[in-house]
Amino acid sequence: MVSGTLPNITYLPSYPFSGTDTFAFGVTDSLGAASVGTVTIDVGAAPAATIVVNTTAQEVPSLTNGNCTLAEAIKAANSNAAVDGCAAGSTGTDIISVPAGTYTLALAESTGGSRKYALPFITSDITIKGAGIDQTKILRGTTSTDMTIFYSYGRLTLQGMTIGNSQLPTSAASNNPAVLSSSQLTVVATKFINNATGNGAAITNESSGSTTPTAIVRDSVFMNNAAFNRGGAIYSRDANLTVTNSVFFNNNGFDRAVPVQGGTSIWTMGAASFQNNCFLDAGSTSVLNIISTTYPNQVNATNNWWGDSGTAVNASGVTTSPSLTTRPTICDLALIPSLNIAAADVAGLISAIQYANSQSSPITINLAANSTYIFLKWARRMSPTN
Ligand SMILES: [Ca+2]
Repeated sequence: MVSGTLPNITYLPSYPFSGTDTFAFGVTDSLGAASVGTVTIDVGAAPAATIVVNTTAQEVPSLTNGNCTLAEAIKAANSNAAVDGCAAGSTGTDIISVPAGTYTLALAESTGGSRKYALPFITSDITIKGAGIDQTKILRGTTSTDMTIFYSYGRLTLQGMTIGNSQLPTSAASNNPAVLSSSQLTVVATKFINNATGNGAAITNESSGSTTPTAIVRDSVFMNNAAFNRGGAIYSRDANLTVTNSVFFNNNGFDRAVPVQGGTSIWTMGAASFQNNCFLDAGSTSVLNIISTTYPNQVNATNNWWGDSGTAVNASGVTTSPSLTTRPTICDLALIPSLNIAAADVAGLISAIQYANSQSSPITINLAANSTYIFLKWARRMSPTN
């Protein structure tokens, strides 16, 4: 944009534009003779900083103790200034590097109404990069399972991490999705597991003003996420949503009702595109698209694998064909581990159950065919005596 008072003007490129830009500059002399020239400007990329988190600790409030927590890194990126042990952010896209480890967020950084937030809000352009799915784990504490982790009205990219809870909570009292975005969100190679709340337990993509938010999700995994209202994994309202090469397994909408309602995995009202995904929410409506006069037939859901349930988009006028006819490899990211128990191996069966109980995701236990398992001893006494 060009501003200022002639003959001195200032050119400011739109963020995040870089490249060649031009504007016309005209002059007219006192006799009315005019000439127009073109001004060409090369705009370089905005500088970017990398901020490295060096502790899994959460500090509420932040302590000046020489380390760099995830919260302090977000503050440094937002403010373009050093915060405790975190390097300063820049005016460009800042990268927050989060090494492998489990980052447990047990405390709310702030609250607003029924919403609780585990981290400072994202207000600038930030990429948060983990070491990979199940390597960098950002989890709520066991007594704070219903709390928003990332709330962004800047430009947020999440890449290479696991976000959720260590166990699927038995209830979710309010509306605190793991990721809440009202602007531009990109999610790459990230796993959402055991999140539970009112709408869109993993991701809620919803406008908070006049702009239309956009969420792009790819190469990601959504497992065991549950909404007591709409969209077990993703809720997208008055917003654009694109999901590709991702797998949805065992997500649940509408209070885990049977039959499941409210979009087992995704509830959307707005333009949406789903391509090359694996939906393993068998026997239910994986994607619920709301048709309104504002958003007529704006969903394209071709080339997806619908598990055992066939075409599982609940909406008229939506393009869903063709579906994939062979299971895409992305489905394997949600493989359920299975344990095979030998014939009559009671001790093996007990240890398999104990192992399954200790895991946060489902385990399949296969018993041997035509075999009898005889329990001769107590595995566990429920009475406090004898
Ligand atoms: Ca600190």
